[in-house]
Amino acid sequence: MQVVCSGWRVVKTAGPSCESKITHQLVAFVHDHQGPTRMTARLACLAAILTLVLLFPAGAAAVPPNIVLIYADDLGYGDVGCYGATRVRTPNIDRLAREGLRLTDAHASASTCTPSRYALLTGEYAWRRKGTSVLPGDAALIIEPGRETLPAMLKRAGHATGIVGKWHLGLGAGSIDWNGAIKPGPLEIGFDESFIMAATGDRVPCVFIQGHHVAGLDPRDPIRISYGQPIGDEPTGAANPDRLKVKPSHDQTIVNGISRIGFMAGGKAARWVDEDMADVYTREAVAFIERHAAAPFFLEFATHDVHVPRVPHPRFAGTSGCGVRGDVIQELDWCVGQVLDTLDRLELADRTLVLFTSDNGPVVDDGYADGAVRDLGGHRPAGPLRGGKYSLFEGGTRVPFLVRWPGRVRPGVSNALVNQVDLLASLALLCGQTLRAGSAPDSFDVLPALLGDSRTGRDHSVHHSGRLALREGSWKYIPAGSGQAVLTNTATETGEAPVDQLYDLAQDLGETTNVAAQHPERVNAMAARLKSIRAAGRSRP
Ligand SMILES: [Ca+2]
Repeated sequence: MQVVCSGWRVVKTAGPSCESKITHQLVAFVHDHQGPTRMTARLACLAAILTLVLLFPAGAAAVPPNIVLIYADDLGYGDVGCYGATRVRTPNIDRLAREGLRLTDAHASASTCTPSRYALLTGEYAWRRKGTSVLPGDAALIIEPGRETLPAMLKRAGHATGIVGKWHLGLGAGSIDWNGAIKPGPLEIGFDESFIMAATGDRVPCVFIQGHHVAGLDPRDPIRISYGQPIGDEPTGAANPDRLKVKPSHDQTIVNGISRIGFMAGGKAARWVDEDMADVYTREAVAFIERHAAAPFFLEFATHDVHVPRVPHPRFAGTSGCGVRGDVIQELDWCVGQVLDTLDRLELADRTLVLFTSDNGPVVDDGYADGAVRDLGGHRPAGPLRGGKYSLFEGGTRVPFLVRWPGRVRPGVSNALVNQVDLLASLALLCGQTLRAGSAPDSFDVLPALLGDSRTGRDHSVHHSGRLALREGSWKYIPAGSGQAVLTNTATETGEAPVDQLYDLAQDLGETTNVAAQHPERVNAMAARLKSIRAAGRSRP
């Protein structure tokens, strides 16, 4: 919003100091401009401006910025330079940290893809809803059309909304005809435009979906998908290991030399080429920004990197010196750089809030024998944290989280506790929107923490990795359970133990010393609070 009066212009900027800044400017103006007639006009102008100031919600930006959310996949706390990585080079992600705010205690809402993405878009912890764990590629949409979502809210705020990349929240209402209109999907829950993969790179169908249709599909070669019985006559990894460029444990239909989870037949012209995926998504993300450069926009750029299968473009293969996982981190960094370069080229950087984070912690061996474990070479994907993807330990959900908005977000480092489930309420406040009644039950307003105005975020946060754990201040409580302590396939420490666990992360970030026995009252209080958060059906104040 720009307020223009008699050749004098106030640009109302975001932030708590906005009102005082405008008042200061007005007082200075009145001092500088004498004369009764002009003064009358100026005072009328001043009254109008103050009315606008009072009408606009506290914390809201007068001109809501463009928002670009870069949502990496399986990127760990220690995977990028600005969080301590030394072997992998991430100059573009590090640039975001240098020019913006680096959060050190920010969390994905779960330790796996689907529940994190569900919470991000709905403002509701996924564990409150059945059917929100990791989905097969032919699952139905798990976010009901019509409910409040991050893109629906931003659309009301006037943003053009788009998603490029990984979806993994289901599509359709039951059985999907991949050869017809595939809906409901992103377009029915608030996005104006979408260019997605249905689930993950390791799951069928191995095609891109643009809007409601598979991109590049030849109708004479229809797609069929099965997560049960084999279909079609194409080779599988199980029967044809000699035909694979990456050796499997996921061993069903082979697409582009890589065997997948699930069976796929047809759609050959539409199938993706894994080596080109980062380029394709980045091209689509850049094109979305270019199309909407003149108006506010929201882009969720949900990268495939660094999920498996890790098949970088040849220009990144072998560049990191620490294996294919390092190579795809550097490919991810290139994608980020392309987005930042586009914002610079279109002179949008100062009007764009860039958020960079990951949907869960890291995993090294996740279903393909791609040499990632062998080649790590001292790189620590979770940095100082214990556990990773699939874990209740901090490595499961504590992820890189960077916020850049030049001139508005104060650069620095913050240990404020925030959860990705908070983006809906926080960005609603930023954009002057009211959430629909009863919606976003777990989304807190942490906008001051995201903008760098405050070092205080949430007072507590629920961790989700199948079971739940609770953060309260620096304390971490993991209830006793009977699950596996270590997942044999991925070598992940899950955080499961037959006894209650309590850690003081201020003293013991790596969760090495269980102090539950020394603090029985705290354990009981946190157990009761976790129970009550679960029972209440909501946690937002
Ligand atoms: Ca993930």
